[in-house]
Formats: sequence, C-alpha cells, structure tokens
Amino acid sequence: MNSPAHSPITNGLLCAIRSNPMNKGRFITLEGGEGVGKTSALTVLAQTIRDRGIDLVVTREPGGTPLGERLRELLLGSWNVCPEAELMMIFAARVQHVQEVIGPALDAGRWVLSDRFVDASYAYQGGGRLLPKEPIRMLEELAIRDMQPDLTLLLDAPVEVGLQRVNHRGPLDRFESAGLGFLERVRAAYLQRAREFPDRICVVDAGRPPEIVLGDLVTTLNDRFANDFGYCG
Ligand code: ATM
Repeated sequence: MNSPAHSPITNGLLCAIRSNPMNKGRFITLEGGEGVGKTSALTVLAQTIRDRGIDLVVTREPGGTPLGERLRELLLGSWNVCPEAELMMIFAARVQHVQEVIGPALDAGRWVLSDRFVDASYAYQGGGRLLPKEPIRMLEELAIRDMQPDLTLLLDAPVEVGLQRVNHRGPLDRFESAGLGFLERVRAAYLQRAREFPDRICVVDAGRPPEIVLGDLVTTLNDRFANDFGYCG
C-alpha cells in the first residue's frame, strides 16, 4: 500500500470494517491542518449523509457545547497559553462535548460528523507543541474511553499550500500564526496517526483542486456506506 501521504482517496475502500452495533449511530470526523478546505468538505459530507435520510448532528472541536465554545474563544485568542494549559482546555471542552452531544446522539441512533476530534490533539499538542504522547493518551482514556470515530477523513496538503489559503482569509489565529515548523510538525503527526490507524483514518490529498478533493470525499463516503456502514438507504 502507498504511504498515507500519497494514498489515493480510493484507499477508503481498503479501510476495514469497524465494529459498531447497527442500532447505534456512526461517528465520522474530519481532520487536517490549516487551509486544507475543511469547511467546504464538511458541508459536502453533511449533505451526502443527509441525502440518505440519516439524522445527522454536525459539530466541531474545540466547541460543540456552550462550555466548549467559550473555551474555543479562549484557545484562539492572542494571549499566552502554555502548551499544557492548551491541552487541558481542549480536553475539558472535549469531555463536555462527548458527554453532552456526541454520546447522547450516537446512543439515540443519530450520526455525528465532527470537525476535528482527538487526532487533532496528537497532531497539534503532541506534534505541534511537542508535548509527550502519554498525557494525551491518558486524557483520551479519561475523556472519550472507547468512543473512537468509525471513520476519520484526513485532508492533507503541503503546509505552504494551506498557508497561502489562510493568508487570504484575514488575521491569523494563535494556531495559524505559530510558524512553519509548528505546522510542519502538525502535518507529520497527523500522517503518523494515519499510519497507526489505517483502518480508521483515510488520507485525502487536499493539495488538488477543490472540486476533485470534494468529489473524492463523496466517493470515499459512499464506498463506506456500501462496504462498512451496512447502510444502503
Ligand atoms: P479549526 O481550525 O478547525 O477552526 O480549529 C481551531 C483550532 O483548534 C485549530 N487551529 N487553528 N486555527 C487547531 C486547534 N485544535 C487543537 O490544537 N487541538 C485539538 O485537539 C483541536 C480539536 C483543535
């Protein structure tokens, strides 16, 4: 198999079936560095799922709850936040998100599409901020236990490509302005996660024109519906 960085989107077909009782909803996450096109991807993915008549909750991290959204404002602000505080704020938002939104939705048979989840902490706080993996793993265990996504779509593009896109959007936030080295480490850590969890994480080459990337995302999702999600609605 190609390395995740160069895998075509069709590697979605190779992603193995993850066990999940049929009566529970499915949990899909979207990940990627800065400027990889997550916003349009989220819209297209949500539409593709809803077109099948599925009851979908679209949410995001950090955020997704009143507490999480307040923490998000603090996290993106321009003040000094040390890496350890950043990690704990993100997990405070996450545990609230899991208990208040994600868990109840999945238990009710609804599907959840989240703009970022725990892989982002390994990428940004582990890779970007150079925090060791062990405390992240411990917080993950405490906050989400076995509530891992059924499918994660990782939009991957060279850092310079993403930066060119965010530079056109206006003032940069605390993460976007953390420097090239930080963003390179975030990308590398995401790709490392994809190598560690090839069954769950599908890497999408987001350096291509948006219409091609979005088309590939829909194909991957539809492949999943046909092969793994056991849902032919
Ligand atoms: P969005 O880019 O998805 O809006 O997320 C806001 C920031 O939160 C994002 N960087 N920027 N800009 C990365 C950061 N973040 C983390 O650092 N760790 C996490 O676990 C999550 C979920 C987000």
